Formats: sequence, structure tokens, C-alpha cells
Amino acid sequence: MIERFTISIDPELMAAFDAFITQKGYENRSEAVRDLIREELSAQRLEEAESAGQVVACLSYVYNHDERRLASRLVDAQHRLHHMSRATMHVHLDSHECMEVMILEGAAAEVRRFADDVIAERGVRHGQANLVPLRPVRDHGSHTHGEPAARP
Ligand code: NI
Repeated sequence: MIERFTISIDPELMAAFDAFITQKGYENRSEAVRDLIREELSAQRLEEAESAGQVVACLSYVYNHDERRLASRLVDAQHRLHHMSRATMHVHLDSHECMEVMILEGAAAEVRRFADDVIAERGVRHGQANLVPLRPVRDHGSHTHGEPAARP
């Protein structure tokens, strides 16, 4: 069941929003609005969870592996935080540049601190962390991963 609602908006803001939609490649306004609402609600849940809550996070960054001390500092940091690290992917972009993507899970504050530390490292560029709050009860039985749902 889909709910529909109408909103009032001034032409200038509408034009800016339409430009945003085009730039982001959304099919239509509804999809863009849904994503913005989800993002905002998720940010709010994240704030609520920030003190004690658990999150999963995707941390990505680019660095030059010729900076030996940086490369080993990053590896040291990853080993120190191994209890939060779910997966790390290292991609050699060219003969010098590397991109790493880390999936972290842990207390929101601790994950945030680690991500901020890595991003702030000198020589780390394009650092970004996307924290996703986990629901209080993690129920993996109620959704599928594309396979047909089991019949009752
Ligand atoms: Ni590399």
C-alpha cells in the first residue's frame, strides 16, 4: 500500500530540487524524496544511537602507498581495531595510489572515532564514512537477498 501526499513548494526551491534530481540520476521526484526522508530518518536514528548504539559503517579512502609510514600506520590502526573490522578491500588504482574500503561494526562512537582518525591522517584523501545504525534487534529471518521467499 503506497501513501500519497502533496506538498507546497516555491518555484525556486522546486527548480533547485529538480536540478538535484537530474544530477543524482533519480527517475522521478518521488524516488528522490523517499531517499531524502530515509537519509534524514537514518541520521536521526544514528544520533539517538550515537552514545550506546551499534552501527555498521563503510569507510573508504585513497592514499599513496609510497608513503611507507602512512601505509604501515594504516595497517597498525586496522590491526588495533580488528574487533570492529568486518572486511577490508584494497584496490591498487595505479602504480602508487591505493583505495581501501573497510566495513566496520561496533559502538557508534568508537567507529566514528576510528573513521575520523583515519580520514584525518596526513596523506589520506577522499576519506568518507557512512555509518548505518543497526536496529536494536537484528532479525535476519524476515528478509531475503533476492531469492524467492519461502512458501509457508
Ligand atoms: Ni595498493
